[in-house]
Amino acid sequence: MKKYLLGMAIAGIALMSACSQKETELASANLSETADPSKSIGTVKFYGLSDGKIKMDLKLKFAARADSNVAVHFHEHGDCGDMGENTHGHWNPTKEDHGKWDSGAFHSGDIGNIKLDSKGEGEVSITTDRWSVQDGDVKNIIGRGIIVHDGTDDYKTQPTGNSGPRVGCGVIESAK
Ligand SMILES: [Cu+2]
Ligand SMILES: [Zn+2]
Repeated sequence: MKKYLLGMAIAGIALMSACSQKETELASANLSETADPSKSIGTVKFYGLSDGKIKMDLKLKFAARADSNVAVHFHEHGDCGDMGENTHGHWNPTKEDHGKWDSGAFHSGDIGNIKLDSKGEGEVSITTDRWSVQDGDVKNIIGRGIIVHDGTDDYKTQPTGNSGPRVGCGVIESAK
């Protein structure tokens, strides 16, 4: 009987440690059209991983932009007013040039171009140590804006990538 209980306890501990490695949702953003904020165009979820990195799953469903590319960036301010202009410029905590994700210099929210299919659906996932959700941390993404642009990011033009008008916007909010 003692052996049996010990076995149960070990199984329980194994189960608990397996659970603690699970992804935890840390933050999210709802994206909507700047011209009509009642129209949703996608969702963004951020998960904390056991190695301390953050994983983003960004899903767009933007029928009005079917069969095209849209550019996505994190912008400095979490205010989608004035057709997204209130988000100001690209969030740039590392003081780098604008560029392409994981290729030379780039802003920490330069997600880049996302190809939308015939239904306007497209998605991208990124895992990085460039983000955090800690108060006072320069890498903190909470409260930043996410802008969807009508055009294609050329990954060169400073400081915007010449990505065109701001057609979609959302604000990163803590899950807590
Ligand atoms: Cu932008
Ligand atoms: Zn940028």
